[in-house]
Amino acid sequence: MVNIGLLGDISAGKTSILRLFVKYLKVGDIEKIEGGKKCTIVKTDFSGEATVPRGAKEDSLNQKETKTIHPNRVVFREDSSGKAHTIFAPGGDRARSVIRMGIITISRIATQIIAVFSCDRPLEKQFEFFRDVRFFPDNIFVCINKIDLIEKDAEKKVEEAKTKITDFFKQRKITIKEFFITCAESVEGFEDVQTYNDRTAEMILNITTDI
Ligand SMILES: Nc1nc2c(ncn2[C@@H]2O[C@H](COP(=O)(O)OP(=O)(O)OP(=O)(O)O)[C@@H](O)[C@H]2O)c(=O)[nH]1
Ligand SMILES: [Mg+2]
Repeated sequence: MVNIGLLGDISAGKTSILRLFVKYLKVGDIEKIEGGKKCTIVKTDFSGEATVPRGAKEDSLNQKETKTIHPNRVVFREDSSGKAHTIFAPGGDRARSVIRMGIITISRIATQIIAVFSCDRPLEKQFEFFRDVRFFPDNIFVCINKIDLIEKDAEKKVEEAKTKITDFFKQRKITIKEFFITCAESVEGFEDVQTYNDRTAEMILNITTDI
């Protein structure tokens, strides 16, 4: 049994990653990806998602429609072994105490952490989120999400981001086990959408089932 915690600054895409994973399990795409195997959803809980009023200032950056107040949760089972795993995705708006409580709880109970970063915002601001999380394992996974939003020199920019993220966690004596580059949305007009959607599902499956 693995408890995965998806942690990251507001709007990095934690809930979208979880929803995409659920979709892959529901339609059976999970068997087709690399390392894929048949899995079944046991339970999903997205009831902690709240609607953001249109034009609300805090989310004017991407006009998103919902934000996570209470952690999202998905429990699934590997059909072959019968093992069940849980993935938690608390909200990223740590200025709100109820959301902050979710972050603290999940950072304590998760056996594996995925630190989620978004390509469409400066990393420095996103590091602030992690500076605030006190309980962290020595080894974590890192997800660089929204790869579709890098307009040019994607490879170079991803490498730069990896270096900065590695340095940041190194200062905190945390090592990165693996980087995953993902796109968690079905973005129209993004040529490699299938590949990077698959990567998102592969990331979760690898982490839960390889251990
Ligand atoms: N273009 C693009 N948009 C994405 C991607 N992943 C998520 N989004 C969008 O980013 C916004 C925020 O996504 P969420 O999944 O709600 O982010 P979150 O990290 O759960 O946000 P909080 O829980 O409020 O901290 C939404 O509008 C998503 O549609 C991606 O890979 N590419
Ligand atoms: Mg969320």
